[in-house]
Amino acid sequence: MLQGTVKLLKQAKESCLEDKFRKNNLVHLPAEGELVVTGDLHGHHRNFERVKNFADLENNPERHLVLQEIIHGSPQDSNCNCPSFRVLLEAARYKVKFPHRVHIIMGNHDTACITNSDVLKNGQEMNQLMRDALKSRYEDSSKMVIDATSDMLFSQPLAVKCANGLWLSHSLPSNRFVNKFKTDIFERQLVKEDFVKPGSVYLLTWGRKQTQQTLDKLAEMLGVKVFLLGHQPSPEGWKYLGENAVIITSEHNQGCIVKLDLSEECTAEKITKNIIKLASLK
Ligand SMILES: [Mn+2]
Repeated sequence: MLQGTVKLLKQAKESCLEDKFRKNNLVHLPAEGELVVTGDLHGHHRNFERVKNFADLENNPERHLVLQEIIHGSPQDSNCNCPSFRVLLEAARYKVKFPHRVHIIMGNHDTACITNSDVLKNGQEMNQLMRDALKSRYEDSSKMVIDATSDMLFSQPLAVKCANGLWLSHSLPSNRFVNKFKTDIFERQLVKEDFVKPGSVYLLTWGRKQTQQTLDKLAEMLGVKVFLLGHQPSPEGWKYLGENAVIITSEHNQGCIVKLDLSEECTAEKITKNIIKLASLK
């Protein structure tokens, strides 16, 4: 079991790095094919199963799937720990099976795992709770699994830029930090400092509170028209962040995904018209 898990995580890391649509730390999708996007999954196993069934990549060779923030938040196990790594392992398996069509982008929970720092969710510190779940499952060898998990997460791309004007990332820098945000993170080798405040990977994945002015500035900086993001809570499953930005989440019973035609120009309105409730899927 241990060797299989470590091997899978290493293969997933290689698949992340070898994604043929990836250039440095960005995935560039062309103006053809289809795109299915999830918001944060936070260990929601049933919703991940629905996403996989719906995406059906086996039978849809032109379709891409973007996943984000898979860890932290499953129902607690019998020791009150967080077994969300199981969903990550399933996503890793899917990534290895479709290395060029499953794209897992960096979330702030991933950065917390990579830097072994705190991330609070509903008043609980999730980084430690997932490490504790790994310890109870893998006992003395858990460090190997934790290290392989961190390595795999570190290898993820930061965002997806589509030829139709759409940008996908977990979040965006906040109003306060937008002037400190450096876009060279998309083009160079990343180092651990990038993942710690005020490093730009940190700002990209942890940022909250973006005014329309900030969104417009970032759209210009990144050369895109519209943002589709996760990260911010959305009890209804989705919400407008601004006139050119939509947030979705896939972590609860109101959770959603979005399916888009990559050959059509993308707008925020088009995104909201293509929202699919996960509860409606098998
Ligand atoms: Mn997040």
